[in-house]
Amino acid sequence: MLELVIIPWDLFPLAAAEEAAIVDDAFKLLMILGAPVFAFVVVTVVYSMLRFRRKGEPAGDGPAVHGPRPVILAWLAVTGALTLLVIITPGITGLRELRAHANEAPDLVVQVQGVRWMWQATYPEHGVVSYDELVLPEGERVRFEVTSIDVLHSFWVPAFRAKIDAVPGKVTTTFATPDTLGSFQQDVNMRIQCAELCGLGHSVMRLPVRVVTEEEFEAWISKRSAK
Ligand SMILES: [Cu+2]
Repeated sequence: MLELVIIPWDLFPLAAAEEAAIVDDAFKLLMILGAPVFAFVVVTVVYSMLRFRRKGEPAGDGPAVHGPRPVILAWLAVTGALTLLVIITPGITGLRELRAHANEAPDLVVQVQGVRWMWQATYPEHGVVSYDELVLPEGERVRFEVTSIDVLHSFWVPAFRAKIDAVPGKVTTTFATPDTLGSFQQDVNMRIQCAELCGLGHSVMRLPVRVVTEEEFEAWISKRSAK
């Protein structure tokens, strides 16, 4: 439905997971709904600046202006309705869709631990720990079990549109089903990036992500577990 509207969707960065479409559709809807409101505000401000600019009158406050009432009521009704709409959808429905399979067993579990200023990825089923890259097989639903051992961080993979807080003493979860082969070297959005300001090294707190075929993943895992 949203694809019918002509907007340069190339503004969106690489999407490399099935779940990304849900988040991108939410952004598109917000842009479509927000553009007329933004345009109305800008036009009103510019009109008011030109129409009501000072022309030699004495300085100081003028009389208070109340109204016109129908305009105020219409403004409240329209923006209130839009706000309620986006809270319900894509807000509540989108989050529900993103977590639709949260209670089902994932294909792969990766434990991700943030620490100033790096990420550690553990593959508990394989006994593998990686500090230099996050390797994932294409087409498998991955559950990320995220935590931190010092301060608040935020696990964010732009290409997957997956983001969840990394909280000390707590495990938070998010999901992604990578559907595009690729690596950080090919596209910078393929990375875990800390998205919660956590100190000096925050901006470089990242871990390259690489999505590979099932066979390449098995080969990588056995190579790593042999070490
Ligand atoms: Cu951080």
